[in-house]
Amino acid sequence: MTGDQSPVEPDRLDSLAIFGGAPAFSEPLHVGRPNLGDLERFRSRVDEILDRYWFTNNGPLVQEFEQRVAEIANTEECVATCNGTVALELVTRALDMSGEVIVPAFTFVATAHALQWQGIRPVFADVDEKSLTLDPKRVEELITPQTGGIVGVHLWGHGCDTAGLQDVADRNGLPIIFDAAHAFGCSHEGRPIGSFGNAEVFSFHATKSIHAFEGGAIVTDDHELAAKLRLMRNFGFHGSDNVIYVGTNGKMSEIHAAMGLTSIEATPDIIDVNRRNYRRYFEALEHIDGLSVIPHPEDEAFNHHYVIALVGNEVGLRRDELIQLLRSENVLARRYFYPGVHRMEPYRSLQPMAHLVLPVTEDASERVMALPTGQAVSEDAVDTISAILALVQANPDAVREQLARAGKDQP
Ligand code: T4K
Repeated sequence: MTGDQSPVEPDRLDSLAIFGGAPAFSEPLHVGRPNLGDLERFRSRVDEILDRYWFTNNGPLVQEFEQRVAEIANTEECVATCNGTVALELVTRALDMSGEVIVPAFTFVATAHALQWQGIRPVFADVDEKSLTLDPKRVEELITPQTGGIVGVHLWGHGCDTAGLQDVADRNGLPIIFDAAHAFGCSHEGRPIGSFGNAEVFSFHATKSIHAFEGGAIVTDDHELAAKLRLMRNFGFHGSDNVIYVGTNGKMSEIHAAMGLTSIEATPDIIDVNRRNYRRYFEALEHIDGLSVIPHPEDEAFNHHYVIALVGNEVGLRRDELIQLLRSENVLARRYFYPGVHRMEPYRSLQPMAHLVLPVTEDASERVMALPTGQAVSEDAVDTISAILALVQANPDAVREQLARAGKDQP
């Protein structure tokens, strides 16, 4: 495990890599190193798949995976897919979203791409200053006769204002879904994430706490919608030789479901480690000027998947300087999410003025930093990263000068 790579505890500036010291970690420490469950169990599932000669097309492990996900999300239905992006494409299409759909720009680019890919124009609404999730007031201001739906995002697993957004959707007769890519195993207002809106979408990408190498799922209580989604993910086939919708190949394969089930079984261990790392970072960074960790809810189920540090504007190093410095120590912190999606193509060219209504997104995307966590990150590793951050925040001018001198690549 990466955290066992005997991290070097920096105690003086000259022990930092940019001043000529050895990097704190001998190997890169990633934000999203995949968690492994019980590998013996995984291998026995793979043997079962091979023995059965049934590799994909709604196999038994996919069906079992769907059942487990629906139980955890407390929904009537789960439709597993090959990834979260295709799940978003399928559900927005199945709900007949068209024209313009309102989304946050402070998200991973897939939220908007899933719409644009289908010729739907994502319209970017700003996020709430405190939660950094879609602000219902800003959404309402952007509704026009062209609006065809709303997509909220449970950023880093934090439930967005589902009640406020549902109210806006209801009053305007709009379908609403939630991109819950980060939120599998989380609850919101005491209710498992999964049954809000018309449907919700999970990602089971390798970097997620619970993963299926690649994978996604749409959960809903709407049986008719689920039936349509099942057809659409399989080319629109209704029985053999009978196609009744335009469809795609959005299926999950058996080997992916095998990892998904194994990963779900490991949930308690994974969450324990994530929670431990989060608390350790939280307590350490609390005492460092210009840094804080976004608090995780104590009264909700939570996967503690992302540890997000917020970098202040007034004291210490700026976010990008910290990332550059951490990289020199082999700590590959990430800017989740930067830039806002409105500043990525094709949106930057298609909607060059979008930033004018996105002040909170603009500010947040300059200040967030995801720190390494997960089973590959030990307590010692968290302590070392925290010690580096404390040291450099106490000496920002000297570090800034040295960073400039080192002429390291910008992140
Ligand atoms: N909606 C939202 C809000 C999302 O965040 C996402 C995906 C989606 C929708 C779409 O779901 P999917 O279609 O992906 O199921 C990563 C993931 O690829 C992506 O799934 C995720 N969100 C996004 C937040 O992060 P990158 O480009 O940052 O990933 P990458 O490859 O740089 O990996 C992150 C870190 O993990 C690196 O430090 C390397 C490490 N890593 C990665 C992989 C794949 C490993 O150690 N092993 C690995 O196998 O997008």
